[in-house]
Amino acid sequence: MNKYDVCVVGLGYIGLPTALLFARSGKKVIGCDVSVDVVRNVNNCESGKNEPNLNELLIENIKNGNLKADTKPDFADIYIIAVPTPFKEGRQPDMTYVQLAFEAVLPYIRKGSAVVLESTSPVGSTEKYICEPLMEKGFKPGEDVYVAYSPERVLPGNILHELVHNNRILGGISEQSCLYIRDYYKLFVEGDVELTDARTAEMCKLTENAYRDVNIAFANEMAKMCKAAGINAWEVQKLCNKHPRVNILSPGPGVGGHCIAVDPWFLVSQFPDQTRMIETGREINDSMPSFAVEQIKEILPLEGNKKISVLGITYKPDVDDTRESPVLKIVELLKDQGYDVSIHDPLVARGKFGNTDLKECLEGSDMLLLGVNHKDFKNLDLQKVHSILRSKIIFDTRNFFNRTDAVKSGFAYYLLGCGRQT
Ligand code: SAJ
Repeated sequence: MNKYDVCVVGLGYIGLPTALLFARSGKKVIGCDVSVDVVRNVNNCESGKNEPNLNELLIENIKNGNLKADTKPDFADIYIIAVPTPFKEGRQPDMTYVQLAFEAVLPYIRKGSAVVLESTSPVGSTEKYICEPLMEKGFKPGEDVYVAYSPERVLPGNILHELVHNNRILGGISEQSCLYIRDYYKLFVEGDVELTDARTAEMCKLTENAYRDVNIAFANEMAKMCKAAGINAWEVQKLCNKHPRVNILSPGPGVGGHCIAVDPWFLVSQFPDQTRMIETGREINDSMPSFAVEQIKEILPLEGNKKISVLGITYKPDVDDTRESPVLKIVELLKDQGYDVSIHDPLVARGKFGNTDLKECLEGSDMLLLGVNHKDFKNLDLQKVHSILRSKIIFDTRNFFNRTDAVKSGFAYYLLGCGRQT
């Protein structure tokens, strides 16, 4: 009998919640991470993440001994690999973490072990990075070691709930692999576990995120057209979506995060001749920060010293994650142009990126730029904001404020993707 039931390699955004859900189901789980700090924090019951219920679950499962963190794997029945797959130069996927993770696991693999790759990966990765090393050690993957690819599909900010309730794809490299590994996921997944092969599952994960990226790019392109036409993109979105078969997503300052801004490039690099639309979508979304800055320059030309107060710098609302945030890109571009820029984000640590409190951020400023529509900003007292700002201008990249309220409070109110003051 193995010392542990489950070994999760990588205790990040996905690995830690996954380890905790196995632990909650009563399994003995070891979670590994190369970072000594992460391991120490997890063992000290500190997740360092702002995810609903995560800390409570961590405390419970460290205290009852179902989860232990370490820098090295150990003998376990099943290994789950959930390490990052960023891209490297030339937007090529960087599979180094996956390779290193499986190298660390390989000495513990025995006949009857199971291995699941969860990291977003190019098509064929499970065969290349898991099956091939297993075969080199004399195993028969799919027969004496069960192997599968099973991507997470969870939304940051709601990770635990979605890990349990979303449907899950499980792509085995053999039918036995599918059936054996499904029983493990069924310990906590209440959605359907859809069985397929590993290559199909790999393609599904990349396609899902590319689909969303292209759809957001459509909304952003629409915003550019509306701006050029002198009309309001958000009104067009609202009215078009009254059609029973139209559902246009929201334009915005661009696409951030570690998934949608990255994963489509995996497809473009692997299938350069078949991904015209996906590549163009990526480029459109990447162009949105400069589109926003061009609009800002029209509204607030840089004559003399102009200060802009940016509210919200995370990659999307109600998360503390700033990775690939398009709002930070806007900040950078504005500073390059010569604007004085201040930042306030209640979800980001004070001081990080120059994050200040609200009053300091707004004082002496010529524009409130709403970068991210955090729920917290619903409580903003616009009249108070009005009394602090030097020039009474709002530029809203998310259609967050109520136009009537803003105008009533005395602001000139501008929306991204809107060719006039609304
Ligand atoms: N965004 C818009 N307009 C919209 C919707 C989103 O501009 O109408 C922007 C957001 O502000 C953000 C970015 O897109 O900057 C991405 O946000 P998101 O909420 O669409 O997605 P993520 O990156 O937080 O999570 C995605 C999800 N994938 C899909 O919805 C297909 C999630 O289910 C995946 O698990 C996750 O990527 C992942 O880990 O791959």
